[in-house]
Amino acid sequence: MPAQPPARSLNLGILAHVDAGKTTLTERLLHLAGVIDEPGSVDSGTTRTDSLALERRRGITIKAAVVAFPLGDLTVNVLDTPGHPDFIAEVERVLGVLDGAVLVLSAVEGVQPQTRILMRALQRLEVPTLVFVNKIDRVGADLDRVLAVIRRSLTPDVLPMGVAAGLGTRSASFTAYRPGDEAFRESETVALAEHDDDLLAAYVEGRDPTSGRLLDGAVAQTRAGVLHPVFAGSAATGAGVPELMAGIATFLPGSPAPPSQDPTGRIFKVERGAAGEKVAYVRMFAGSVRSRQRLVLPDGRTGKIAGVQVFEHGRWVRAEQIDAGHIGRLHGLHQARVGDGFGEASRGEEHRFPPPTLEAAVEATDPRRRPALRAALAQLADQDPLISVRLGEDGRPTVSLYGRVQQEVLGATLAEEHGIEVEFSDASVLHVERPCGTGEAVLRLNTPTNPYGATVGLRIRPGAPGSGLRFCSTVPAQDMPLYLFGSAEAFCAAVERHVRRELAHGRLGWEVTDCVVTMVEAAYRNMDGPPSRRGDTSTALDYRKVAPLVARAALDRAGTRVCEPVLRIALEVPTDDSATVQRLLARWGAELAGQSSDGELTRLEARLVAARLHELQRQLPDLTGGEGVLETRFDGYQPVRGRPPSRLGWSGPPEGVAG
Ligand SMILES: Nc1nc2c(ncn2[C@@H]2O[C@H](COP(=O)(O)OP(=O)(O)OP(=O)(O)O)[C@@H](O)[C@H]2O)c(=O)[nH]1
Ligand SMILES: [Mg+2]
Repeated sequence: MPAQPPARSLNLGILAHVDAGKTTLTERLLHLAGVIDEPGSVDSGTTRTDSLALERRRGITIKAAVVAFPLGDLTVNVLDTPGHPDFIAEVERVLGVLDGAVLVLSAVEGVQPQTRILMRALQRLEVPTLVFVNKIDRVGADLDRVLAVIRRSLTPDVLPMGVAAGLGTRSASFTAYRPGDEAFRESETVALAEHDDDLLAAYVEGRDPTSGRLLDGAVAQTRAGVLHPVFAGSAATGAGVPELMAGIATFLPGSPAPPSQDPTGRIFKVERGAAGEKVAYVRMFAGSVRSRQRLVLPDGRTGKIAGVQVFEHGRWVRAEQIDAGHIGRLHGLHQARVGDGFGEASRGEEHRFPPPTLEAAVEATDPRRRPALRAALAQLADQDPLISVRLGEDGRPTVSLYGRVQQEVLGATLAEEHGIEVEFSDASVLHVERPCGTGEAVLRLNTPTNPYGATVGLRIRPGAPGSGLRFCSTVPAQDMPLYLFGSAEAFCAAVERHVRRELAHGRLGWEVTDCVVTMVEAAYRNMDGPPSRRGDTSTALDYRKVAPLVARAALDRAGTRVCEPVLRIALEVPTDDSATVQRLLARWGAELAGQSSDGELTRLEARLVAARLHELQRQLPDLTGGEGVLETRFDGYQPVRGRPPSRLGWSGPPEGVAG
């Protein structure tokens, strides 16, 4: 046991489609590193990372969890993530804090829908990623086929690191190539030459690079995110896991430890401790945090750290501080929320994954529990970026959802952890509103229509699809009440916050998105020169009152169009049933985007409004004799045909969805 904890750390995400074996692999890594005596099992509910009662009962991961093991001079913090698409937002928060990743595939199922989505995200963020083809012990395992599919549909930039034998049996094994291996040198040279002109020239001229040169090249390309070494094995039997572990040490970078700077970090997970207290998981990018330190969080929230912990020798232990590059837990930050950054990381992260497309009202079975339900939902929303809660005009809470599994998990969490039995209304489709044109409005000081002591002018115009709501300002600093807010940035941030809150509900009640809001005018009243507490000086409250009124007026002038979520669907159906399925899709107005057949099976691609998904899932087994396979992904919004549904005056599920 080292007296000093290792100085460098590697924050490693384990990502995959549901059930590929992430949690089982995490146990294996912990076991191999000597952190635990026996690997736990998902099926008997004894793993370290599936620690919630619900996860253990269902055998799926719901929350990202952190464990750690030492590897040479590195501390590897492993973030085990959920694979079910209903929990994609949980993965989203984790991506921003990773130094490297292992993307797990099953040697039987191969590349699955979520695998593609995750790989795209990892590539976009340039996260160095190894691939582990798991479950080679299962009947039907076929490494060559999976490798071919990876190359075709995931990335051509792969480098197989060994061969598997005894596939489909308990004794299936994986043997890593030795550096001197001729066949390996050849394939390594070819793979590296893709992104290495020197090597390509040497290859073409028949000059053999040294093994050392090849290894350096492979490490550099992996760290640049343009090459993916592929390992294979079985998390169940442990085959191939030592080779993967060696690959993690060789190919993935530790997080660089920058010289001491102001503490900069991001909170990627919040949970409640045994006594109900908030525990925030933080990744530090620069500087360090320690007990009794005060942190400034977004939106002017602050908090004092009561204690810090790091994961060591299989459990969370008290620590002096959390240094740059490391992951740890912070106690005492009552106001912390998932996604909060501080220091240089205080600007919010952009949304990278699809938004939830459903919402449902939640009702406590016992009406006396209503206030408790509201409090519990607020608490859950703090911890869980997946849960966004809104109060309807009747005071009834509504939650946004990704799907049925998430809804069940939410219901079970409320019952088990908060003692509140709830019922959900039928989930309905979440629409959005986009501005139709440009609208401008202003409320000026000392005019009859403005009872408040502030001037704000706003212009709203349409933005690019998928751009969300962007806010900017053309107001000169001398027109801003800097004595109230300290800086132009802080003033703009405050107005932006008020505008966002107001535009969470558009003209028909749906969130306003894909627009640019520009603050075009501002003024303040400060008649006495120095700020005074008398009523003749503008206050922050004046801006809080005026900004929403102006935003509403500008939106009314711009007008809005209600849009509904659309999915890109891929269907694999027996060719005999393909015509029937196509007729159904046509009846629902789906646009067919592609069709291919390999004889028995036909693959159809189409765009379908999300409102039809449930019905398609229901009918597909009957239409295809249980053979049909459906993959979906979010594909933006499109204007609703016919009368747009409204979410105003909400007293039950929203009115019927057009489509
Ligand atoms: N035969 C075999 N089964 C495995 C292997 N790895 C995992 N499993 C089984 O596959 C199932 C899913 O494993 P998990 O480790 O929970 O998979 P996961 O990717 O963490 O699943 P989610 O977190 O729910 O997405 C369990 O029943 C495991 O026992 C393997 O290498 N071989
Ligand atoms: Mg899991």
